[in-house]
Formats: sequence, structure tokens, C-alpha cells
Amino acid sequence: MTFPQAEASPYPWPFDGRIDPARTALVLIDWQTDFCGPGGYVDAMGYDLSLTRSGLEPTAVVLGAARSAGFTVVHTREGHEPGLSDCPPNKLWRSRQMGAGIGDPGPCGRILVRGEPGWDIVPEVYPVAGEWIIDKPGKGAFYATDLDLRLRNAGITHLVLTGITTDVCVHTTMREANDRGYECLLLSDCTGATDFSNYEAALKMVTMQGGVFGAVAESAALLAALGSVATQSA
Ligand code: C5J
Repeated sequence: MTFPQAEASPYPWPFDGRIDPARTALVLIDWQTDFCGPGGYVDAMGYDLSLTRSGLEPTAVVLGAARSAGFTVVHTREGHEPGLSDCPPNKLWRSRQMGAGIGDPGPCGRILVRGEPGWDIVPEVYPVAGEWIIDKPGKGAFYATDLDLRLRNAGITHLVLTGITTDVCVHTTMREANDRGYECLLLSDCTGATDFSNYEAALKMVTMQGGVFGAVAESAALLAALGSVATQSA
């Protein structure tokens, strides 16, 4: 079963006709306590958690709809192995300048370290059996991971992006995906940044040049295309 295009900016998505769940993945980027929960990395840096959490509820609704429609579901997690051998020294140094040193102990365990409570995905969008989990040491989900290989093996050509933060890991992943030829849609109410004007700018950037990195839509537009109601939950 396929679904009609979703209303999006600057063009109805996808560019090539109907939404085909067999070729589409919902990507949930870094919905981890470290980025949207109390005591995590973003909290330790002093940023406003309400901004990074704002997209969580709409994302849970989209996740439910994507599961029902049969999309492949991909979760990503940013983090480092406990010895930090996969953490570039400049990333480590910068985090310490912000008072949130990667690997330092905090209320949610060691900051941005794999296996720690703060690194885990928040319950609202927790993966279920069969969903993909991509662990990445950097901002983009394609760098130093097998994501591209797995997507190509599965015949997936279209990506619907949600997650945090809009201007960092979401944008980096969208740009990486776009350069690899994936047709991308970013859901504007399913993402957030540590700064609201950066969020707005990041959305606008996508829509320049006829959709330089893809298209942007509200989740309601995708849900409408899938024939789902906005109250559907995960
Ligand atoms: C950041 C991310 N902002 N997940 N990571 O450092 O966007």
C-alpha cells in the first residue's frame, strides 16, 4: 500500500510521487536524556530543555503512525565508548569548556557515554524489537556507522527526519543523507534546538534553492497523507 504526497515546503513530498513504506524510513535522531532530559548533557550546559523537548510528543504520534504504516524505524544515539577512544580531543575539550565534560560523572551517569542512563533513549519514543538503533560518535548518523549500507540493502530511498537538535545532529544527518541521494523530509514540530532562532534558521535553510536538502512539513501533513489522526499514539 502506498500513500499520497504530503503537503510540504517548498514542494509536496516526496518529489517522485507517492509515499511507499517499503522504501521509507522514519529516523529518530538522538532522543536521549543527554539531549532533552534533566541532568543530561544539554541540561549541564545550561540550555533550556523545553526547547529540545518540544518535539517529543508529536514525534511519539508520528512513530505510532509510521509503525502502523510499515515504515522502517531507525533510532540514533550519540555517544562514546567508556574509554573515549572514539571521542575527538577537540570535542572533549569543548565540552569541558561548557562545564559538561564528556565522560564526566553527572546525575545521569557519565555524560554522553554508551550504556549510561543519560545516553539512553527517553521512554516516549523508546525502540521496540526489530527497530534499528544506530550508535554514532559524531553529529551525523552516516559518519562512522553502517547506516548507509543498511538502508541501501533494505532498498530504502526516502527518509522522514525527527529529533534533536535541529541545527546540529538533525541538520548534519539530513545533509549527509541528501548528498547520498536520499529524498528527505524534516518534520518541523518533531524537532528542536537549544536556541529557537537556530531552529527557525535550520528549517529555513532546508527550503532554499527549491529544497536544497529536501522539504519541511508539519507532522499533521504527513499524518494526513498516511490517513492517520493526530491523536494516534505510539
Ligand atoms: C549536539 C545533537 N547538539 N544530538 N548533538 O551536540 O544534536
